[in-house]
Amino acid sequence: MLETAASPADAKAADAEPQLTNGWHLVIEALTLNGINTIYGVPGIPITDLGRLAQAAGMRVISFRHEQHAGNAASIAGFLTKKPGVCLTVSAPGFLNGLTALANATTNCFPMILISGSSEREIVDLQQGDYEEMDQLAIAKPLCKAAFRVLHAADIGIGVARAIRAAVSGRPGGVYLDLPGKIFPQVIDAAAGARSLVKVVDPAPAQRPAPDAVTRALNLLKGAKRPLIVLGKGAAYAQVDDQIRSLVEKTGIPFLPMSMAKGLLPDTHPQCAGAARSTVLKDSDVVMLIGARLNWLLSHGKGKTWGDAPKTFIQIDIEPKEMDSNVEIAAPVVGDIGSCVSALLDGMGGNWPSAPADWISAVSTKREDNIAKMAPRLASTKSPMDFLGALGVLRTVIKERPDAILVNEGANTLDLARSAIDMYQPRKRLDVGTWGVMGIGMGFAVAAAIETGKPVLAIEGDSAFGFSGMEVETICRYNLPVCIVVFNNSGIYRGTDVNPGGPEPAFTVFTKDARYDKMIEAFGGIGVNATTPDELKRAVDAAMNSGRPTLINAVIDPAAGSESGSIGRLNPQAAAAKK
Ligand SMILES: Cc1ncc(C[n+]2csc(CCOP(=O)(O)OP(=O)(O)O)c2C)c(N)n1
Ligand SMILES: [Mg+2]
Repeated sequence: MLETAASPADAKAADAEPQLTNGWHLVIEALTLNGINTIYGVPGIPITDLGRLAQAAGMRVISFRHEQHAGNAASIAGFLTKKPGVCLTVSAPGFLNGLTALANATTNCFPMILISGSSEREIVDLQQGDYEEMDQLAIAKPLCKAAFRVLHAADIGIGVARAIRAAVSGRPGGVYLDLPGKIFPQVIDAAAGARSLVKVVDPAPAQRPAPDAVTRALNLLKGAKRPLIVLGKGAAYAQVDDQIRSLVEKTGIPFLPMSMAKGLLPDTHPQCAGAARSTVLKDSDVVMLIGARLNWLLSHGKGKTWGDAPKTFIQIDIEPKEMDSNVEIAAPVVGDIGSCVSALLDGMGGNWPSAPADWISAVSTKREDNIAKMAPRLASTKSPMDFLGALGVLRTVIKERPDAILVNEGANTLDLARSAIDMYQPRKRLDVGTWGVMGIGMGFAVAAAIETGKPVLAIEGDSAFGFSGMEVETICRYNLPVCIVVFNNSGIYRGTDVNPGGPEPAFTVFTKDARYDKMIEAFGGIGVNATTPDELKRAVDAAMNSGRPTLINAVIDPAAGSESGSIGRLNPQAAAAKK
């Protein structure tokens, strides 16, 4: 509501006049009524006052240096909390900067709402050249789950409610909400305004699977000789950790966590097949996917990765269209993960047979072999460090602080950290997700710290870090417990490439001997240059103990990395060598 009158005389006059409210207050009240108390954004025309008034109303308004990172923060806040994260941007360029995050949220099934101010509709639609003119709604539509525009203050409540429901119900995703600048000062009767607000009842309704779908899945699982469970980030998102653990343990089947599902059950769990990935994908006969899609990350469920033996897939997903997307799904179980997993548990009854012993022992032998092979490389004390030498100490950091949140991006820095660092708790590993997108680092780190209050360790390739590096100022400004480790190998994949055509730097290399640690010092944070695993460990421990914003420049051998990390095969290959 608008401010009430100050003096008794004013109060009397105010009594006589109708109480009014406006668009600014209605947006804020519509969000807070639905438990949304944090906004990530960048100010400017026409949304600066919305941010100010939101702060005045007690909301947290986290101001970024670039909208993409505010958007990434909102999207990962959505993943961590199951409530839509909100990103607030200005019109046209600010909106476009936020779109990458919105599209990425949709691809990754993170619930997020991009709220953007926009210019005068009448001028935009006649293309008369307004300030920051753009038909934002039309542009956002193909990149998100749903897109809405509100033209009247009286519709703000419904607009926000629709956005929330669209973001979190069914398969979650990104939603766009267009608020033309004109709507904010629109005044309506306060009582009518209050009545127009909607508290969304049961925003993500349970979707229970059909009983015969559950029976079909259990029958296949029971008959399997070499069963496998694949846990995806949908399973992590669901926040039904105990049920998933019960299901996995009751079946006794090896499980393979996808990157952001690591820690749902500890990577050190005896059934974890993370270190035997290629064996279990090749040799399994029945595979149960829980909140994991058969996209490129699982080689589309076919080809060399999956071996020659025929596969039977069971898939648990909330989205019916996901079934048969790449290969035949013999037992689709459509519903929300919580309902599906508990239906499976109920259906298993009390005398479920134990998993085939020869398969279990084959998987664990492979896993122990691979772990033993990697151990000496993780213990390397070489300087300059190679990836695994540096990761060895960071692995210990997470083992000692399993509640810390790990943010990770890069190529070699990503792929090697994923396999080297065991996770112990759910939703503690946040990374580049489905697209393998660079630039999520600092946005994710900020939101992880804001939403959970836990310490954050961001392990960043030097290229990856550069995409969001300016947000170290944001981290310092809010004094967040974030420790960034930049794996500085002077380039993308490696720092040793030479320009084949001239004297300018090669396409993939960066400034030699760069000191990223100096960047954070400009904003009052702590910078450390680490050249050995021991120095790295001490610096990270100090940062995690103090909770002070820290950036460690970890000097990595420029020759250590490989092209595209572990996915070099995805580069187009010439059929014949060029003459
Ligand atoms: C938005 C975006 N732009 C470009 C890429 C292509 N890309 C993949 S990994 C990568 C950076 C790899 O270098 P770095 O982060 O230094 O990791 P390293 O392998 O050197 O450890 C780039 C630019 C991408 N994935 N996303
Ligand atoms: Mg690099």
